[in-house]
Amino acid sequence: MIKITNWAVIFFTALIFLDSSIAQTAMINVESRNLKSLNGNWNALIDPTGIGEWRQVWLEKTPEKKTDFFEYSFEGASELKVPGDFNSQKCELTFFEGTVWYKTQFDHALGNGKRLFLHFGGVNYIADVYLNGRKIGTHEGGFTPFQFEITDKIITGINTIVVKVDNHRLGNGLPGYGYDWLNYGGITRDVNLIETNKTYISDYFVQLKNGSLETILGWIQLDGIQSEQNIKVKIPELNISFQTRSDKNGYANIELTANLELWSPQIPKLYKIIIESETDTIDDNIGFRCVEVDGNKILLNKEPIFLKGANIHEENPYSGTRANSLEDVRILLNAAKEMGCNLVRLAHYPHNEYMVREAEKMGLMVWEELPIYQHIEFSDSLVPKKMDIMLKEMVHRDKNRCGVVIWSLSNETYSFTPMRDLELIKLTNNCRALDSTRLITHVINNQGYKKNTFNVWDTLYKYSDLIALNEYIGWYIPWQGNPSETKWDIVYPGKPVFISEFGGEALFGSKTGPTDEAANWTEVYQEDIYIKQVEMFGNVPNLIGVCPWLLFDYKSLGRMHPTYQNGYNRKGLLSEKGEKKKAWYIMKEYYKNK
Ligand code: GCB
Repeated sequence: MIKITNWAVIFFTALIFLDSSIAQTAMINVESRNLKSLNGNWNALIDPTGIGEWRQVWLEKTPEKKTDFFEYSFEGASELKVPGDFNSQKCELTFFEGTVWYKTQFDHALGNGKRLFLHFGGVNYIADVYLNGRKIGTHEGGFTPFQFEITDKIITGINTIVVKVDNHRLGNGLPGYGYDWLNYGGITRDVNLIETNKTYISDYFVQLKNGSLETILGWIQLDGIQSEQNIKVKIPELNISFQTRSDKNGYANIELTANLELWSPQIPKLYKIIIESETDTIDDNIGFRCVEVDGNKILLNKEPIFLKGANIHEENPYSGTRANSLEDVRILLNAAKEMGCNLVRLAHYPHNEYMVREAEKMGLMVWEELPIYQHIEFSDSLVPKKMDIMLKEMVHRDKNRCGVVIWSLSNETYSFTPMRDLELIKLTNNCRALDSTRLITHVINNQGYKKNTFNVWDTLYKYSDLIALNEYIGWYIPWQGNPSETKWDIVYPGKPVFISEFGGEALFGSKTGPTDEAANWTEVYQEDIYIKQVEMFGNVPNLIGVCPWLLFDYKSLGRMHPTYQNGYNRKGLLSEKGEKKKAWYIMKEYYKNK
């Protein structure tokens, strides 16, 4: 009897993990595919209590008898813009964390022998997707793309897509319950139909071999393979046409040498790369650079580099919305450039592809991060699985972006959380196995500052290529002595050190007041923190870069001081209107001289 029960448990558990309704890994480089955009106004039903689920709104039932009626119906429903967060589009959704049902329709005449995919750039947080009344799958995670093949599921004429979007927080979610940014929900990134041939180029990796300045090493993967194919990788500007052949699994290796102009912040050179198989062609703009750690230094193309960073959230400060367009990301990236940055830390989750591609074009190195933030339930058996999926989805999407130089796998997790070290070390190893061409780190918060000595010791640093440290001396913890005499007790003394966050809050316009009273939120208090931080930087051993928290004031529900904050984290160097606070000039000057 016991045995049967055990088998039943194993069987049903297996069913859950073999659930075919989990979304597929999305194809990369969507821009260069045969697309039909589904962006636009979608009908929306707000569902704070979950009624839509048991009313089965995706079936869109209509009254059959005179006495029938349906309370939850898209008929006459208002609209939400896609892509876009729902919180900023309707007053009643401002602080909403829950379910909104979306609906749109399309008509698509699928060519003979073609395949069709429904691709989502990002939906926060869980998306249940229905096509023509049937569930086609689910995706969890607010910041990475996913897709479904719908070749055999579409009908001639009008097709209906319904998406249940749920952004309520989960204890075993990534992030978990608590975080210091607005939980923008909705279909926040582009939605596309992508038509391909039966066999198409689903994936490729084209980057410099780890440590090399001229060997391009990579691979191509075909999907829908029926036979081996001849494949060419062309770089027209260099007159290169490299021939390779896929095996019966659709996999082909690339290895070629080229005399390349390397990508750098000064010259962000990208080459047009064309990949041609017998059944598909795709092109991309790819740059080549080499990033490595040499002792206590970080080298870019074999030269030491100082990382002049700015932390940014994926929020258009002017409109107070999730950033999800080229115009949005330019606001943020231009501001980083103006301050003299050569790196943006995309806090604390993978930002949209416009951000990553545009940063690369502008000569900004990118620090990309997973939303493994502060308190995470590492001992919940689902959490490591979710971490691993998110890691794969992030690396998968951006592995060809030379601008991305660092994978940051977590931020301020707590060393005392059960299973934390074990799971994050596993994740680090998995990341190294996926990609050997970038640096890997974990960001750790202050773990001790006594007698003007800063202690830096976390176990995760042992597995990181660089020490990434958040320290809020002057704001959350008062100065304990002369900043330039701060001492550093670092358990892994040979590693490069990056100050990934520092700063304090100030309301733009509050120019005067005592420089020693935090509670007035003055610009002078914030400026004073920056002056002292810069003094201290001169004395941090192996310092290879800094990154103020952060560029613009941004929305956060935990920041409700009615006079000074009003729902904004005020640590920006710029206000949400783009006004420069005094501390901005300190940073600008520091970067000018570095
Ligand atoms: C931190 C977090 C960041 C917060 C910031 C703050 O240490 O990493 O997400 O928003 O502090 O403003 O307190």
